[in-house]
Amino acid sequence: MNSNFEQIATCIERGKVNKNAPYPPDMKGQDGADELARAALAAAMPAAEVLEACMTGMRCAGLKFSQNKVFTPDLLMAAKAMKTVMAQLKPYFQSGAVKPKGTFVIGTVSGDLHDIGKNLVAMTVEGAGWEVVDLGIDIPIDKFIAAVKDHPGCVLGLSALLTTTMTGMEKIAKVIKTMYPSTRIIVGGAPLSKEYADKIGADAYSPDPQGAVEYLNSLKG
Ligand code: B1M
Repeated sequence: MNSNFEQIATCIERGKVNKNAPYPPDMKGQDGADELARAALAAAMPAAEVLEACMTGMRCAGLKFSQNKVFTPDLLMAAKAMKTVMAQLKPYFQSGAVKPKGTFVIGTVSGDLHDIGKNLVAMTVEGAGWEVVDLGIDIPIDKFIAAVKDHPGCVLGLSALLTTTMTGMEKIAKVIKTMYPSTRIIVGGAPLSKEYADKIGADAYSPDPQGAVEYLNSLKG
């Protein structure tokens, strides 16, 4: 691994967006993910390698988040740094030079307005090299069906934070599995559990973003 790679990975993991960013305090004044990725691409580092460096950083951040070594604001900053680099990599994705691992459609189910956790999952999965289609909050079943139809082969992610709205997942899982039987469904959110996921016919449950990434990547293996 070269030092460019490591520096980009470190900036993503620590949430160092750019040189002017005051966070994290111990990296104040240093180049951030933005400058380092720009310089790396200008020096002909392959876009796929820049992406790999970002994914390494996000993986470390996600892992530490699962282990309660870092917290929501840290993961949000890591995702922000990642987003800055993703904007630079977008032309390479569009040209086909970098291929996403697959498409992940995610939304918070109908009646539920909580999106902080769902956004963290979406950003971490994007950071792991997946194309993410974020439908947003309070998503009715028809929108989930339409999104699965529009993105053949996608994996569907459902988030809920209320005991009253999580029950809506059962119908979504049932309808999607009937209409598009090969679609994999992963569910998550504070009131969810593996037992509940099994009961409603979802393929997986994850308590955190990193678990969602691990499940998605396992499908590619
Ligand atoms: Co609400 N709320 N809220 N709320 N809220 C909870 C969830 C609650 C537990 C608070 C409480 O009473 N102690 C409670 C639910 C009780 C229950 O159902 N058992 C509750 C309630 C009752 C309500 C209202 C009904 C309150 C009211 O109006 N009377 C109302 C409902 C509105 C609605 O949705 N229709 C309401 C409203 C709100 C706000 C709008 C004010 C705000 C949401 C803002 C927003 O999201 N943009 C809010 C908030 C912030 C919370 C708490 C305080 C924090 C939720 C949060 O963001 N956590 C919450 C209490 C608490 O959790 N301490 C509470 C941080 C986030 C990082 O964690 O979302 O769990 P979380 O996501 C995690 C994992 O769950 C997982 O990964 C994330 C990162 O680790 N995960 C997935 C999530 N989705 C996943 C999907 C996956 C995999 C993993 O795969 C697809």
